[in-house]
Parts: sequence; C-alpha cells; structure tokens
Amino acid sequence: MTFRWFGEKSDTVSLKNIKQIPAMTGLMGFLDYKAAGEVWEKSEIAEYIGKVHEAGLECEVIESVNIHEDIKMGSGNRDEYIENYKTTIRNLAEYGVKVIVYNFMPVFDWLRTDLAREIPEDGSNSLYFDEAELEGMGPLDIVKRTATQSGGFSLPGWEPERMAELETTLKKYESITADDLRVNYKYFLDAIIPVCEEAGIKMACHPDDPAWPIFGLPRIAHSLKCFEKIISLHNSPSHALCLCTGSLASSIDNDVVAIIRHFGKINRVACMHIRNVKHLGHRKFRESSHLSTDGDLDMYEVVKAVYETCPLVYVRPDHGRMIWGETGRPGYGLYDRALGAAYLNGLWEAICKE
Ligand code: CS2
Ligand code: MN
Repeated sequence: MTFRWFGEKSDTVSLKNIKQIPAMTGLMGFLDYKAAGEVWEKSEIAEYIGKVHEAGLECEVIESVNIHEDIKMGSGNRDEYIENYKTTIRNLAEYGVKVIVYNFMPVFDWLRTDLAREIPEDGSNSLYFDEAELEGMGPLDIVKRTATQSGGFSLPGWEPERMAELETTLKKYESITADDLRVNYKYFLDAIIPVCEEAGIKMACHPDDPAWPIFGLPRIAHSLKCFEKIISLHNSPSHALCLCTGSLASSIDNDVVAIIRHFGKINRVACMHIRNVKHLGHRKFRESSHLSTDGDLDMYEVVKAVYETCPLVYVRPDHGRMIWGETGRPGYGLYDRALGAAYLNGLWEAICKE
C-alpha cells in the first residue's frame, strides 16, 4: 500500500503523516518540477528517495516520468528525448525503483471541468466532470480554468511547460491518427524496454482519463481492447500497465474488474491506482469516496480481482475528496486518501481470511 507524495516543498502532506497511516509501506514518488524530456539526475533522485527512506517508507514506484510530445508525435528531437528517458530509467533503478508509471496521452493527462465540486449530501468536495460543460469551451479555456482552480499547486499532467505550447502542439496533432500514435509508441517501447529489462524496471502505462478521446485528440489507452493493442506492441513483462480504476470507470462501457483479471492473469499489471467514481448522467461524474456504497465501482470485486490475479502489485488510493476543512492540492489531500487506504486494507484482510 503506497501513497503519492509530491516532495517536501510541494506537498501539504508530510512523510510523517503518511507513515502514520496504518499499513502504509511506501510511496509512489514524483519529482513534480521535472519537465517532460529532461533527465532525472541521480542527485535529485537520491535526495528525494533519501528523505522517503529516512521516514521509514519505501520508494519502489515513481510516477509521471512524462514523455515528451516529440516522442508521441514521432517528430523533432524524439531520439534525443528517448536517450534521456533511458538515462532516467537507469538512474531510477540505481536507487531501487522497480516501477515507472507514465502515460501516452497526447497533450492532456486527466481532465476535469471542476476541481472542487461540492457534494450536496455532505458538503465535501471532489473532482468533477461534465462533458456538456466542455461544449463551447476550447482546450485553452479548460487549461485556464484548471490553473485557476488548482490554488497554485502543481498538478500531475498539467505541467506549465506542457501547457505553454498548447496551441502549436494541438495543431500538430491534427494530422496524427490513433494508429500513428501507436506506431510512435512502439518505436519508444522498442528503444526503452530492453533497458528496463536490464535494469529490472517495469513500465506501467496509465489509462486515459476520462476514458474516451477529447478535443479530437487521438487517445489509445482507455479500454480492454486498447490495452490489448498496447500490450501487443512489445512483448515483455517490463511492458506493463498501471490500472487506474477511477480513470477506467469514468466510462460506463468499461468492466473494470474484467480488465484487472484479464491483464493480471497474463502478468501485465505492475501497479494499481484505486479510486471510485459516481456517475451523475451521460459523461457526467464525480470522484466519490473509495467505498463501494458511495460510487459505481464494486471495490470488493476490484480488490478480489487483484488478490486472485496479481496479488503482488503496488497499490495506492488515488484521488480523495476534500473533507474536514482540509485545503491543498485538489485530489491529493491527506484525510480522504488515508480513509481510502484503510478501507482497501480492510477489504484485503477480509479477502485474505476468506
Ligand atoms: C493520476 C495520473 O489522476 C490520476 O489518475 O494517477 O495523473 C497519473 O499520475 C499519470 O497519468 C501518470 O503519468
Ligand atoms: Mn490514476
């Protein structure tokens, strides 16, 4: 059981807080100031992981080593960025990292139309999406809205340098199809997976969120079929998935439990992000507490699928609501994620004893 931590200077949650969550053994770490394409230097990794170890936690998973758009578009300086990525893989492995979570989504990572929508029943708030609200909004509008609502906190997938070039990048993507994107993805995997095999690292691809194409951009990672195509791009246990239940469950077409079982059985799940969503209408949902009763996912079945098909994977509660007056990075407060971890551990204990 792990927790996402943005580093001492950037997180409202301390390592001590994280360590005090029952059965929390480690982190999914993140250097939130790194731009896509940059090498993660050994000294930076050593500093971050050193602090994590001092706090009595492990750091075997690193998230959001973002892939430069040149790699996704198959243009420009992609070979140089791929070389940098290989160096980052080797550097992370040297400090005991076993899994790297990334995504291959053009331009945007996750997207919401409100980062703090009040939940009428209890006055807490959570991330929220309503496709109808996107109508009449351009990508630039949503970027501005997200930046305003983020309260000055960096958000994974919304790195300023990525957003600065938005218009040019969107233009370039107009001529790139989903098949083109997969060709570029394969080129990237063929280059880096042998390095991962040598270094003992698994790459874990995170799903599109929401789980369908947006703003006409090609998106290729949001369903069982999509992931089958992705997995077939390069045959290696080092080429694996990070199944994020909340991202996948944003589409009612996805049977999340079946997806876990399918890829768990063939040893292609490296880690899990577990969170729940509550559907409120067509392509309209909010992130709920982790409990089955609060959302549309059956968390007992989710955890059971992990237990039965991929019990050794790293897990973390993904986003939480803001509760008890907490303020901080949207989705990444302490309290609700800690409740999520406790709940998931409860399910795990019950399933083990059963
Ligand atoms: C996060 C992602 O919001 C989420 O579901 O888990 O932002 C995730 O960290 C990235 O997609 C990984 O690159
Ligand atoms: Mn996730």
